[in-house]
Amino acid sequence: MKVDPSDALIVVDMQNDFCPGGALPVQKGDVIVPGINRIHPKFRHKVYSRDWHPPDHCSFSPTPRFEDKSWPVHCVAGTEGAAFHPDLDVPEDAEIVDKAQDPNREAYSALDGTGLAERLRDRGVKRVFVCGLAQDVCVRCTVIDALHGGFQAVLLTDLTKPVDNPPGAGERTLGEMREEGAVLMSSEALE
Ligand code: VGL
Ligand code: ZN
Repeated sequence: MKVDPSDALIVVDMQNDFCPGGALPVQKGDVIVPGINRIHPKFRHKVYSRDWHPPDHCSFSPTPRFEDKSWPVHCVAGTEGAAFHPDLDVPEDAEIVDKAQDPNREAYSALDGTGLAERLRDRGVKRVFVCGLAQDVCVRCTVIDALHGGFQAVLLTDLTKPVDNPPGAGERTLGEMREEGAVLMSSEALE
């Protein structure tokens, strides 16, 4: 598939806390970093989102259960855990989008409460290519939100990994995204 000037790349939450050793690690979450670095030069518009919580965010629990969307403390704004993975290239012309900053409200999608959809539309973006972490949480919501916002959405299946708690959640969300109208493809097929 050929990348067009009206396409945008959205790299979701490639942060230390979602990688092995972090507070809410995604298995092998870090292995997708080189692939993301390899493809971003193909895109004119690039967005890198960060989960960017206050210390008292409503999703934090001392006894997190994951499947009910309660989580360990993670991605507290300004901390090392919230920093991008050290090997991730963040190009100078990329837009960094911080999300889920309201202590009383969860926001998984990079388009939720950030104004990103409007800015992409203003820049003439028609289609978004989404990758990053986690496939079954913030990537899923970003893809579905983009579709509902009138964008075409492509999930780069080799450049995302699921939390997968409970097991099977990752696989299930692939089907959901496809049903919503997303195209699923490998970054290796990008021209
Ligand atoms: C995420 C769980 C909690 C994500 C964010 O980025 O996928 N997952 N907050
Ligand atoms: Zn979060």
